[in-house]
Amino acid sequence: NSSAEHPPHVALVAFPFGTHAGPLLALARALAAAAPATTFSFLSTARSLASLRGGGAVLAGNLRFVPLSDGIPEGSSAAGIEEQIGMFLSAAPAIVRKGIEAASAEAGGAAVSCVVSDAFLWMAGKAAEEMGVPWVPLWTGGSGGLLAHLHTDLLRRMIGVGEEANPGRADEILDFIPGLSAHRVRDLPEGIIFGPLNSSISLLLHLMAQQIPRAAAAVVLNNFHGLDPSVDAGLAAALPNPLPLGPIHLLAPPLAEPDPHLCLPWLDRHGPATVVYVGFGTVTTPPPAEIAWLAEGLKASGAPFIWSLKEAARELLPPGFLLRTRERGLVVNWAPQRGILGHVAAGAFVTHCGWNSVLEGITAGVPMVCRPFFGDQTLNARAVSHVWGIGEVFEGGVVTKEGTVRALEVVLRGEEGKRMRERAAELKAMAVQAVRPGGSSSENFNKLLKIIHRN
Ligand code: U2F
Repeated sequence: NSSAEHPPHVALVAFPFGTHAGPLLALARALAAAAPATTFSFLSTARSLASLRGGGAVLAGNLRFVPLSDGIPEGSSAAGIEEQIGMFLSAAPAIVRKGIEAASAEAGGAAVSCVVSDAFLWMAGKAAEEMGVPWVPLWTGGSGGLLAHLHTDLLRRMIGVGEEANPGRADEILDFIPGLSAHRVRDLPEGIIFGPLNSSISLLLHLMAQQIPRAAAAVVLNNFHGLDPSVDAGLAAALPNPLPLGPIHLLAPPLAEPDPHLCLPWLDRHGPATVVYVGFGTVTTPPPAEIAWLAEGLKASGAPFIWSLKEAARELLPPGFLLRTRERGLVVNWAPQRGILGHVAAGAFVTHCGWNSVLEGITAGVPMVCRPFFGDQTLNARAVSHVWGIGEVFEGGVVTKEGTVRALEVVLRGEEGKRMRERAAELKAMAVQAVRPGGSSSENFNKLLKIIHRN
């Protein structure tokens, strides 16, 4: 138990790439607000902390940022994101340990009494074990993805490894894995039975899958009880103490989203459920041909749209597209996605099915048209279409002009679209209920508070 002599000090260690640090910081802010007498140190690289600050993060007095090394040796540089991730990961065990020591030094010597980390950082679990304190990983992706990684060894035994080991099995249903019985072999994240099995991320996820069941005191999921009861059961069977306490963006008071391109006032001029929002997250830009087809499809569908598209990808749009659609379309570098989806005018969400986007779509009650690319996205997309029935996946898995027109017709104007919207509204109500006092996510948050305070 914590005592006056050893006031609790929680270190939260982020995976400093992509949007991973965001949900962990939201969790840290919620914990810091709920436990004002506890010290919280949030560890991430200087670059990641700067981007969180740039995103408007204001910290409470009991929550401080502590920089982590990025693992790039003095005098050298890492150009691409993959190289940066590789360098960070190869030094990660030492980086995490040193970061925890620095957190303790910066908190006036208060020893770290609990480590919460991104689940990717299995070495934070090792460090916690050596320190004799609890380790609580947070899985930021879809729960289906976590189940798949946890069952890597079983999947390899049952299906085999490599495309040639499982010819013709891509459409087989994964009914031997509790929680994945609506999913197919082809929906699995790469690096489990196909794709690069020995990339640094694949090896990391395999080690994570071994460390979590063995060493985690609890596992925090950005999910909520009842969203998919079979996933709940699968997680309960595979994990020590699963704590779905999301949607995390509803749990923590959200940061204000800047709207430099005035997307929200623009939406005010449109009717309910008429506008398409297109966004593919922070990591992926679709292949050039698909960007061009999507543009053609949007143009042909006649629907008003907002498209979050990185500046560098604009040149891939068909000539004259921006000019010809400027009366009914906005193409912006960065959009206030939560605000857009939450606007009454939002009618369809064309998405890569990154987990934050899926949850934001669900909590806004907006049906989705899915073009997943990697990792958990294919499983998430399958859940959208086949488990929750709140959207569809582009036919053939890729964007085409006809596919875009057809899918938008179904979602925006068809009977099935209406049913999708009704089901999405039900899920939205469940999400809101879960984070209310007494709701399942809110209760799991209280359980997490007990674990980090060891009482
Ligand atoms: C990785 O996903 P991404 O970061 O690519 O995508 P999301 O999980 O959907 O998160 C994107 C977030 O950025 C926000 C948006 C989401 O909260 O609202 N955003 C925005 O506000 N405006 C924009 O113009 C564009 C984005 C990974 F690729 C996935 O497979 C994982 O599921 C995910 C979580 O681990 O991380």
